[in-house]
Amino acid sequence: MKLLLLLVAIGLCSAQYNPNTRAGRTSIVHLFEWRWDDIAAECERYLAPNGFGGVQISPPNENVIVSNPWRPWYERYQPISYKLCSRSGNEQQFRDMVTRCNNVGVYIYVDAIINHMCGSGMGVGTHSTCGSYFNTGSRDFPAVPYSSWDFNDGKCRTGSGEIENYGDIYQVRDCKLVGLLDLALEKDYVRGKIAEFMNNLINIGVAGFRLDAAKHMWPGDLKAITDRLTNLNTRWFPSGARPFIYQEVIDLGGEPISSSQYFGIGRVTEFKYGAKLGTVIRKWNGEKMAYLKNWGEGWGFMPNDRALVFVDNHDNQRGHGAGGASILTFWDPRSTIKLTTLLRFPDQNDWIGPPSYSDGSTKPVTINADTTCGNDWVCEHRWRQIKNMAIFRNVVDGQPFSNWWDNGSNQVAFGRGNRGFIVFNNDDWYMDVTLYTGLPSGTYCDVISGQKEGGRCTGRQITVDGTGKARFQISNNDEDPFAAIHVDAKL
Ligand code: AAO
Repeated sequence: MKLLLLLVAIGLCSAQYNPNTRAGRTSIVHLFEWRWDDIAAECERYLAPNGFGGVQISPPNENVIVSNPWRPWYERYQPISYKLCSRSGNEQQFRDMVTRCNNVGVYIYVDAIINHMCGSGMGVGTHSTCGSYFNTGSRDFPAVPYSSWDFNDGKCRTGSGEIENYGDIYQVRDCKLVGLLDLALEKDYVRGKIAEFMNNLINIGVAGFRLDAAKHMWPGDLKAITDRLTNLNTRWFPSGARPFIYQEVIDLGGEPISSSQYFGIGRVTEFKYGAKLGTVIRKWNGEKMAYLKNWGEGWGFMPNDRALVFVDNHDNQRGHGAGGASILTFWDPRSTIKLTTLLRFPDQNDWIGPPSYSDGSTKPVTINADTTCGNDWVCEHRWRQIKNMAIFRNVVDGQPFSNWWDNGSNQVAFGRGNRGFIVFNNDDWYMDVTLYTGLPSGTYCDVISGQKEGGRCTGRQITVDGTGKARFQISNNDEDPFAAIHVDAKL
């Protein structure tokens, strides 16, 4: 499983807004449900050599075991304690992964579930990934420990105790999200337990956190918690470096809670990015690629230095969360634009967990001779086009948007300074244009149809002449109707 989070890497980053990735590494990949041992190996054998900056991992702490349906992926969003054991591995394996990934400059970002514990209907017992006892009826989680006064039951004012209306900010923050026991984050004790959990991870060497369900926590409470976090481990990070914070706030407009209310704490996930991009690529609502000329803040998105952008995520890829039908995923026919990111199991069910054995344990990720993944894992980050565009981002990092061209319809092109140029044909007809690329003259290898291997190009070659112009011929019937060249792919 994986998702590629493309950080908008612009200008000055500071404090918890800085992803802490190594210079020239600009993407984070979500290895959803992967085992720690497999992530460690992937950092060493693939992610570091190909310039990936980091990995968002599945929640590492103990969760409830849900057996109906059989071990769904979402059980990991139902914590039982802050002990580091899950289907991905135990604490020793977690530490080993962080060390090995950090040693090759690929950093680890933890999906932190701090808004709640497990669902209120999970009962009593030890059916949890470390075997810790819990009792949801009495709100007892002795392995933390939390007890009834650490939850928001008294504070929520809906009849059901659930969030019933996203238009009421008190419900959204003080009531239960889909039945999940809502922690009382205004309590100093609860803040302390969460900070202790996160500081343990920082001490082990993680570089930052996705804050799950941030919309459901008061910004003031989150600020109080993040202010208690220690600086990153100086074995790998500069002294004084702060953990990177990105908050999951679904803001597609129309609700009183907005992303901007969270800017003081860290970055925020920009859900409009994938929703709008999907609408444009699918040509819905009269959208066309020519309109992408002012893509970004010009489209009403949040400021670059506060956004974390992605095309799809583990929720909206499978119909959870928000974004709707426009979201592009790896299921989409042909490549439209393979900026798609997350992947899913070979099944359309919205709950199905990772490839696993009959005892419920997760199958390892194996690597096939053609470099794809086996054992039913889908590895989008290993697709040539995705990997090569992650490299493209690194090569053009810091360069200005330049040399835009469009045909008024769905054929567009643009560059990044004089280091890279990309051309798309999402119209239903052939494209044959000569464009100013801004690149030095020479022969380049298109990194979409192929790549440079040992001085040769396995795909189409594109010649930039002495005036910086190049001819692009792209069929609307091509497997990938676009082309990308950059200075590191010059032959
Ligand atoms: C599971 C079962 C439940 C059961 C529960 C407890 O499915 O039936 O009650 O266990 O036993 C994941 C799964 C859940 C799962 C949960 C726990 O997705 O199905 O529940 O684990 O196992 C809201 C939140 C957002 C959340 C999203 C799923 O705001 O934070 O719901 N995402 C995160 C994680 C996610 C995880 C959790 C949180 C919980 O990424 O994986 O849940 O840890 C509106 C609101 C959004 C809201 C959506 C969905 O969206 O704006 O804030 O997201 O509704 O309810 C248009 C609008 C858009 C709107 C959308 C949908 O697009 O523009 O704003 O329509 O109405």
